[in-house]
Amino acid sequence: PAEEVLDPGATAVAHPNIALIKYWGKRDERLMIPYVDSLSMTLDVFPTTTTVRLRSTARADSVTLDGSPARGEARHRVVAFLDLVRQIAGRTEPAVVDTRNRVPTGAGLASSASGFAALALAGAAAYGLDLDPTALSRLARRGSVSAARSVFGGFAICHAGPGTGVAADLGSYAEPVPVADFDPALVIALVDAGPKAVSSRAAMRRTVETSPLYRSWATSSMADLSGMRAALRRGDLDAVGEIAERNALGMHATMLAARPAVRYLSPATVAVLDSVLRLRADGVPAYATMDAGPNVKVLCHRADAARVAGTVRDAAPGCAVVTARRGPGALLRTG
Ligand code: 2P0
Repeated sequence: PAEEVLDPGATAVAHPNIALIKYWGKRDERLMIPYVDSLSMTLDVFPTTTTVRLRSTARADSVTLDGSPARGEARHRVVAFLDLVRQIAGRTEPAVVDTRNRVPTGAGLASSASGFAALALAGAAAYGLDLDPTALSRLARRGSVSAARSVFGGFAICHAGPGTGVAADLGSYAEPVPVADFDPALVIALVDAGPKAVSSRAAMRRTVETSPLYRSWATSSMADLSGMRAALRRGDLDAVGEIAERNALGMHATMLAARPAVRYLSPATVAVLDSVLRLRADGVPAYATMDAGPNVKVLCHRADAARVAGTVRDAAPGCAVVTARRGPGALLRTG
């Protein structure tokens, strides 16, 4: 038999982002429409590199995650996303997907953000879709809401948008927030890189359905967002940090009030939070944010990053500490 000519496919690289104003909760789970707007910084560490090749002779998609076949929910999400890309492109060929993460998967470090941003870009290119950045962001959102933001570098806002159905789908996408003179450090304390106890998807659903605090957090988050935009424009690290920290703590408070409670914060998390308070008491501007896991990300001036990293390391002995800065948007790799 003639040897099969393998499609060269498309390779994309994307980075995770950390939300300064958090997304938590969907008003449409099928279309992946968030309840609230969110705003993030894309990082320059932990990239995901994804190659998508078409293989018309295959019977099904093949998905490899860090060298091993993807299984269960991870595989299902990728295949469902490819189905969406094929539907938009009017194509039917199965794909061979190879994804490499340089971020611990499932540890609250937004591997789904870099993962679906890279898959959206590589998948769209492989199936011949020509999407502008807004359309690409909308597509990435269907994989994971936070992925809509990782399409862009630097700071990005994801609009929850109005309405339902098609209107909601059109109105929910991310776009860059131009912030010329703000280039802080984000010191990441990896206090536990193991998989999380409750998936963020399940935790969000439980929070929206059962937490009596959810609505008030969502309302206060809108005010946080406008304060955050103004603080970013001024390049005011203290204001950015204060707003980001209270927004994140508010999100965790809504989860703690869910029934049963969702608690991602561990004793090591709290130890790091205490060390951030001590840094501030010593006159070092440093502010913490946490996502769906025990890791803590500390926003500070670049000049203070080494001191902040040392303090955080002492607070949670044994934890890995990585210092990030603002990073690039998703890019196709050529050649
Ligand atoms: C965020 N997180 O804005 C929020 C803050 C975690 C806490 O987006 O269900 O993996 O795929 O949309 O994006 C993590 O949840 O959830 C997340 P899906 P995702 O970054």
